[in-house]
Formats: sequence, C-alpha cells, structure tokens
Amino acid sequence: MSSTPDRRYYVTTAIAYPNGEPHIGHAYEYIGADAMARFKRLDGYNTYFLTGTDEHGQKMQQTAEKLGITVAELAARNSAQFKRIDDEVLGISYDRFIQTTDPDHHVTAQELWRRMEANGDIYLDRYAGWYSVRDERFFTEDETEVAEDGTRTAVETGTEVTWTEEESYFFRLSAYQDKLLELYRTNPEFAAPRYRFNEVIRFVESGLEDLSISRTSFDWGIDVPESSTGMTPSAHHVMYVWVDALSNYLTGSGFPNESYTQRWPADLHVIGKDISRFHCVFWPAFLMSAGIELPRRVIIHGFLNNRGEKMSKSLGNVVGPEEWVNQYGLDTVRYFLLREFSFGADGSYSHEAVVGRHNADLANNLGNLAQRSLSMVAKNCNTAVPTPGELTEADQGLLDAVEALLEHSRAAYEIQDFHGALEHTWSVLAKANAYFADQQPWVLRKTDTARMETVLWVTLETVRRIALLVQPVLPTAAGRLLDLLGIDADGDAGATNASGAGARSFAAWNDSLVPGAALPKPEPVFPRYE
Ligand code: ME8
Repeated sequence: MSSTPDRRYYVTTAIAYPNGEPHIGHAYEYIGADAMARFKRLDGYNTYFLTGTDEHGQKMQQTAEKLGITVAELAARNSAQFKRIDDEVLGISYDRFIQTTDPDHHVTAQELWRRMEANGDIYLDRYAGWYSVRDERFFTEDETEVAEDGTRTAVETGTEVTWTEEESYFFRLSAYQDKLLELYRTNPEFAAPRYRFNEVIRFVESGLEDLSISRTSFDWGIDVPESSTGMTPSAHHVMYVWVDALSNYLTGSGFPNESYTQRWPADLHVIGKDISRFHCVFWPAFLMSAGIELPRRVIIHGFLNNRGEKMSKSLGNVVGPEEWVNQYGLDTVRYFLLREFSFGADGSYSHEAVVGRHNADLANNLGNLAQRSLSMVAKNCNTAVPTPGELTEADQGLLDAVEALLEHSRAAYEIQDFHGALEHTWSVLAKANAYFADQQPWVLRKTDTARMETVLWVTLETVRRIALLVQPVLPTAAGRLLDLLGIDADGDAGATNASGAGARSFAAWNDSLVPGAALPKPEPVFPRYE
C-alpha cells in the first residue's frame, strides 16, 4: 500500500536499562507500542517503531562491578536478551533496536548538547546533593528521609540515595517553567492519561530548579563535547544518563542529518508512570532549548502487579515474558494485557484472570463463532463462501454494528485506548453470537437452505472484519482466521517478524466475501485452556 509523507507515524518505547533480564512489565510496554505500530501500518501509515536499551550510567556500572564483569559485557549480554525476547518471544515489530552504545547515538546526543549550550542553557558549576543510583536521579534534601537504620532514601521511590559532590554542568531548566506550562495549556493531549499529566503539571507549577546534566565520578557514558563557549572543566565529564537516554528518540530519526524531519517529530512516546517527569518536563525543555520540534504525545502507562503485589526480586514474584508466552501462547498474553485494564491504569494479573479471558473471549466468543460457522459452511456449502439472499433487519443490524468498528477502533487507538477498542469489539462479537443463536442456521439447514446461507454469510463477514481489526493485538490467530476465510495477505504489519509480514491491510475493510469462492478446510484457532 502506498503511503504519503503526511501519513507517517513515529512511535517509541522507553529504552530499558539492561542491568537485568526483561520482565513482564517491560513486555507490557512493548506490546502496547507494538499494537499501536501494527495498527498504523495496517491503516496505511508509513510507520517507524523504535525500541532498544539504555546502556550507560552508574547503575549499569555498579551492577557490572557486583557481577565481576565489565560494564560493556553486561550491557551486551542483557541487551541481546531484550532483543531476543522482542524477536523470538513477543513478536515485536520494531524497525530499529537502538543501543545507546551505538556510534550514531553518540553523535546525536553530543549535537543536542552543543545546541543547548549554543543557546546559552548550559553552565559549569558544582553539584552537591543526593543521588539515587537505582533511579539514576537527583533528589533535594527534603525529598529524602532517614530510616531507622540510618540509611537515607528518596521518599517518592524508596531507593537509597548517596551524597554526591562534584563539578557538574547544569541545564537551565528553571528558564523553561513558563514555556512548559504554556505547552501543557495549549496541548492538552501532550500527555495522557489526564491524572498522570496533572501530576506533571503540578510539579512544574511548584517551580523548577536547574538540572545537573553531567558526572565526573565515573566514565561509562557519552563524553560531554568540548565547550564552544569557553567553559573549562577541571575533570572529564560524561553526560548524565538521562540526557543521553532521551536523545535516543532523535537518533532514531536520523538527527542531525537534515532528513531527520522526515521522521521527526515523534508522534508517540510510550513510557511507564515512573518516568513521566523525564519525558514531559526535561525532554521538551531540552528540545525547546535546542530549537527542535517537540514530540506530539506521551502516553504514560501504569505498572503491572502480581496479584496486586508489586513485582520484586526479593518477593520472588517477577514473571518473565517467556514463561507466560510458553504457558498461554503469545496472542493470549497480548490480548490479556491490552484488554484487562486500561493502558494508563495500574494492572494486576493472575493465572485465573489470564485463563478466564482466554476461555471466555478468545475460545468462546471469537473462536467458537468462527469454528461453528466455518464447519457448517464446510458441511453444507461445499467449503465455499455461501451466497446471501435478501438481508433482514437482523442481518443488517449486525453488519452495520460491525462496519462501524473500524472508525471506533481508529478513535480509540488515537488515544491508546486499547482496552476500550477491544471491549467494544467484543461487545459486537457478543451481538454476533446472539444473532447466530437466534437465527439457528442448524435448523435452517433442514427448512430453508437459502436463508441458512444468508445467515452463514453474514456471520463469516462479521468474523472477517473482526479478524482484520484485531490483527494488531492477535497477529497470529487473526492471520489464521483470515487464512481460513481465504483472504490473501496484502499488507505488512511490521518489518522484523514473520507474523507481521502476511498481514491484511485495513484497505480490505470494504471488500466482502465473494459467494462461491473456495475456502480451506476449517480448523479450530483457539482451543480452550484446560
Ligand atoms: O526507566 N510494569 O528503564 P527501566 C509496567 N532506562 N512497566 C514497567 C514496570 C512494571 N512493573 N517496571 C518498569 C528506564 N516498567 C530508563 C528509560 S527512556 C529514554 C529511559 C517500565 O528498565 C518503565 O516505566 O527501569 C519504563 O517505561 C520501562 O519499563 C523501562 O524501565
């Protein structure tokens, strides 16, 4: 399908610290961004999807020291793990897997820095304050508290902070308070959901301090470029890991090559709730300073909890994506994570909840309807698309509800309401199941075969459109359903994985099944989970 430049879409995930293995929380973010990317590709957008790993900083350095390996080794080893999970386990259709150790990323980050300096927003001073290595973040004294055992921790995140005193470059964040508030006022959709965006706004309203943006006490990072304004540091500085990390989104666009504006600005940054401040405050301020267009939107998803409990290594309840996918199948995991709770909210999972969704929604509502109608067609219509006669009000009512689904999903995906899109789609599926039960085609088989064919045709049309529409969430199963309906692949949901190629674009939405066309032998797509 041809795509025009204004129909382009650039979506990113946060880049994870590869200081450990990916967990289901990471997978959740990738699956959300992946569904978004697939939807846009199938809808005819020239889509670019960036994900990857954030490899520098003190946390990586300390983890490597504890493990007794070099930090480069740690980064390479775990980054490969993240990439493998994306490729082989989750079927993530990214276009580039960026690593902040990539050479072109160093060029981008340094150029961003130079432009901020040229704009007069970077100065050299001394930093003295509290730093949390776990959070890779500075805290003011009143954002910390001292525990009974004498350790000082950050109130917000509960992580240990250490006193840090060193020469540092600063970014004049304080100069951007009004500009940021103006951005939020004029772009109410800049970040979502609203309650998380409001937290960001309150933080900015309460006043911004300049931000320390370099470190001298370790060197695992991107070198600060030589000053163009005559500043002379007394030590070697590497960039604060968040300046380095955030600029990855620009690297993915090709910046500073002139052609970067063909991709930039990013349409959507998908991130978790713990890093909203970095994306909604620091990042737009850096870009404003450098004179670069701002991203259009930040969607802030919630955290996944295990039966309502925070996932943590010490509780031993961290779930690996591979474990889940092996147990339930990829499509079920994807469906569960996007259907069970809304993307902005925190969500809780349990074995019972995943199995419940699989059996009720996938095996019963979708799988059974497809299987029952297709096997009737095989037995009674010579395994070919049935021929519809005149449509009754009931037929037309169902077809109309199904037809409206594409516009509904488009609007829902525009605000990353995957939950709402699926909920509504399944409510129409429920209508289709009720229609099938009411019309009783198995009775019509004996009394009125012409009418039976109409009912079966209407049902298959319903399955066809719903399968088309849910490909971004259920790439494998929806693809198989479309195979069973004899529909040729014409689209590409993503460059990197097998289930992406061979997709059907939404351009086929207004086609319809051709009476008499031969169908393959039906087979069940969603066996029940026992
Ligand atoms: O923050 N549930 O990396 P990270 C849902 N390197 N999402 C979760 C989660 C959970 N239980 N735990 C983490 C970083 N996440 C930085 C990002 S971007 C320029 C740099 C999400 O490995 C988290 O919110 O700690 C973030 O969006 C992503 O996983 C990576 O987290």
